[in-house]
Amino acid sequence: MSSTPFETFDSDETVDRLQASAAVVERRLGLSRREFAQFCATTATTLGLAAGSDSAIAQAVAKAQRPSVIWLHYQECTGCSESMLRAEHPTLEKLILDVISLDYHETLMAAAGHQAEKARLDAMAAHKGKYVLVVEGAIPLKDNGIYCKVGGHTAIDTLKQCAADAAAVIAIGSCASWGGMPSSGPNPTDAAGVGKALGKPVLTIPGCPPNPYNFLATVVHFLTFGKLPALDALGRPLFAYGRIVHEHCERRAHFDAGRFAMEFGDEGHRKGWCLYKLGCKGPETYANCSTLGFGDVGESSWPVACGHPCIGCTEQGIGFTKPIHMTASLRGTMPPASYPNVVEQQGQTSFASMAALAAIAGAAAGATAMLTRNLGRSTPDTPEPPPAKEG
Ligand code: FSX
Ligand code: SF4
Ligand code: F3S
Repeated sequence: MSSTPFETFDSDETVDRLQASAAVVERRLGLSRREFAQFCATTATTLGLAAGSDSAIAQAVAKAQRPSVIWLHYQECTGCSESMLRAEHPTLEKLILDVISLDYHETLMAAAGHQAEKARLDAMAAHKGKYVLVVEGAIPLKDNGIYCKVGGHTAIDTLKQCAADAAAVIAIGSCASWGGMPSSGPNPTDAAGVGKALGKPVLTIPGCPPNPYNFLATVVHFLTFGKLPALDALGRPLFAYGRIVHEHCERRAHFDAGRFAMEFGDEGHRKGWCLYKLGCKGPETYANCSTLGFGDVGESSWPVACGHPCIGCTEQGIGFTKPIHMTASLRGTMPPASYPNVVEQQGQTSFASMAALAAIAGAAAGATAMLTRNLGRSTPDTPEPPPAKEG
C-alpha cells in the first residue's frame, strides 16, 4: 500500500472534506491524518475507483455508524482471522475493527458458552436485515452436518439461520469460498463452500489466507456505496480477482524471455528468474497478489517474491488439488512477438528493456488499477476475465 497521500485529489473542496473526516478518525483511532489519507487513497486505487473517490471513502469510514458483523468459524485453521489481526503494524487491525462492529467472533470475543450464543442472537435481532455475515471455513454437509458443531448446533443449521436475515454474506478464505483444503483429497465430511451450502451465490474472497486488504476494501465499498463491488461468476470481487497472477508478476519478463529456475537454489532461482518450471500456478490463478502487498508487511510479501511458486491457493481445482510442482496450464498465454532484453550492457538501454523495467517497477510499487488495466490491454495474450455482474 504505497501511494502518496492527497495525490489523487481533484479539488480544494475534496481536500477539505477529506481533512475533516481525517480529523474525526484521528480523534477516534489515534491514526494520523497522513496514514488515514494514505489508506483512503490506496483503497480507492485497489477498488479501481475514479480520482476523488478518496473523499467519499473518508466520509463513509469517518461516520460513527459501523455495520454489525457476525463472523462464523467452521472447518479451517483461523488463518484468515490471524492474517487480519496479527498485524506487525497496528493500522490494519485498527482500521478493520474500526470500520466494522464485530459483534460475534468465536475466537476473539470474551464471552463463551451461553453468553456467546446470546451475543449472536442479540446482534441478529438488533440488526435484522442489516448485519454483514462473514463466514470463515468450509461447511461439512455429510450426515446432516454432524462433523462440525458449535453450541450444540451444526454448522449448516447456524449458517442458514444467520444468513436468513443478513444484508450481505461474505465467504472469506478458500475454505468458505469453495471448500479449500478441507475439501481436497477424499473429503470425508463433504466439506463445501458457503454458496453451495446455502444454495445461493455469495461474495467470496478466496485465498489461504486471503489478503486482508481485499476484505477491507470490500467492506469499505459496502460502507461507501451501500452495495457490494462488481463480482465475477464465482462471486469474487473483480477489483481483486479480475486478472491472473501471471499478468503482472514481477518475474514476467523472465517468463517471456525464457529464463526459468529449474531447481530451488540453482542459478536461475538465485537470480530471481521465472518459477513456472518449478510449478508456479500464476498463469491459471485469478488473484491480485502480484500487485497488492500482502497485509501490512508491504511489497515483496507474496509467494513468488519470496522465491516460491504460486500454488494457486485462491483457485478451486488448482490449490490443494493440483500437485504443487506440476506445471500450470497456460490458459491461452502465447509467447510475445519479441522478447525484452532485461540484461542490457551498461550505458545502453533499449526501449524493450525500459518497458520491461517499467512493468516490473509498476507491479512492485503496487501499481494503480488504471495502470495495470492499461498494461493488461497492451498484453496480447491477456485471457478474458470472468463475466461480471453487480453484487
Ligand atoms: Fe486457514 Fe481461513 Fe486457509 Fe481456510 O483461511 S488460511 S485453511 S482458507 O479458512 O483459516
Ligand atoms: Fe511469475 Fe509464476 Fe508467471 Fe513466472 S509463471 S511470471 S513466477 S506468475
Ligand atoms: Fe495464493 Fe498464489 Fe497468491 S499461492 S497467495 S494465489 S500468489
